[in-house]
Amino acid sequence: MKTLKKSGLSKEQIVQAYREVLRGRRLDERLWQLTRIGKTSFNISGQGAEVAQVAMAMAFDHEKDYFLPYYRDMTACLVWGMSSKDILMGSFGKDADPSSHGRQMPNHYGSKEHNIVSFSSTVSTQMPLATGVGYAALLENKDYVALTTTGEGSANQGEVQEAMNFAGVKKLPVIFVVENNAYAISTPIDEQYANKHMSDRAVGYGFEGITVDGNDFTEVYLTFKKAVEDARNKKGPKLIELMVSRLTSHSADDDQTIYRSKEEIESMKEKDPLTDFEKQLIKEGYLTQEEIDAIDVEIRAEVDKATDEAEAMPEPAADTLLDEVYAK
Ligand SMILES: Cc1ncc(C[n+]2csc(CCOP(=O)(O)OP(=O)(O)O)c2C)c(N)n1
Ligand SMILES: [Mg+2]
Repeated sequence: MKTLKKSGLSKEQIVQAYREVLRGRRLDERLWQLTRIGKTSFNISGQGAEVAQVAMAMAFDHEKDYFLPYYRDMTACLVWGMSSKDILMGSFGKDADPSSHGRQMPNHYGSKEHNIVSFSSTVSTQMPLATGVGYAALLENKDYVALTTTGEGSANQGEVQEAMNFAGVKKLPVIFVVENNAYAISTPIDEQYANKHMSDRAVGYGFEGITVDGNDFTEVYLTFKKAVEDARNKKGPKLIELMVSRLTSHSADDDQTIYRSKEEIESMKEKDPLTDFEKQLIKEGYLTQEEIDAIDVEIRAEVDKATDEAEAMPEPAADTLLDEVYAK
């Protein structure tokens, strides 16, 4: 594990990164609770990938770069500029939900204001769209970069290969990410792919592939920082595989204890990136346990407030059902 100092980030930025990690965790826990008490219909969470997502998202320029996420990327979307209330309004299906005015499934993030492109439930369709964004940058001669993510199971879809191939041919500023959490719903990786690393595939498209431990904040941040610099300098795409864990079931609709052993779940929870990050922050002198506890109190209060505010927002009116769904 690299020290946080090696990231080159200031103490302030690192403490902010911790706040984002914790916000992602506490908000996800709230979304999970809301499904359990019947206030919302669905949640699919990124618990276990928050450190990787914060380090990844911090390496981009949120004013000009584009993000084409997948359903587990809530924490990265928060770093990119969405608020807890924005996310909650999506889960409640409120009219002011910036993702889709309550038309999309929850966890299908989109924000025109923040260059976050909404996506389909059909896995990995965001990848060719990202190649399109990269192609637009080339045609417009602009220096924005597109980041797109998917899971290791979804990375086997045909259109992912098409997206990477064209991006490689045109040397487009696109960063493809596979968040490898070892499962596609209940299917373990040895039944998903025969290559050693998902990043090995990049060589077939003529660009670099890198596998990174998603719990190592500094390593993830520096890998993306370099990838963004290269993409901005017209050196072409990268494929970055983030090794993360999925601490929860696939979604609020399944029970992972049916297909994962108790020991496996326990050992994964012992390596929770949130607790490891806290230990690292304390050991390297960025925060004390008391400061961490105080930040937690603050974030929990913020999530409570956002929940109340989002819940109180108006529903979409019935006669607007088809608005925002079809182009005028
Ligand atoms: C084209 C398509 N096939 C199947 C599904 C159903 N489905 C949704 S998520 C998922 C598993 C994806 O696993 P992975 O890519 O590893 O991502 P993870 O959920 O583990 O982050 C499947 C099969 C879908 N949404 N779209
Ligand atoms: Mg997976």
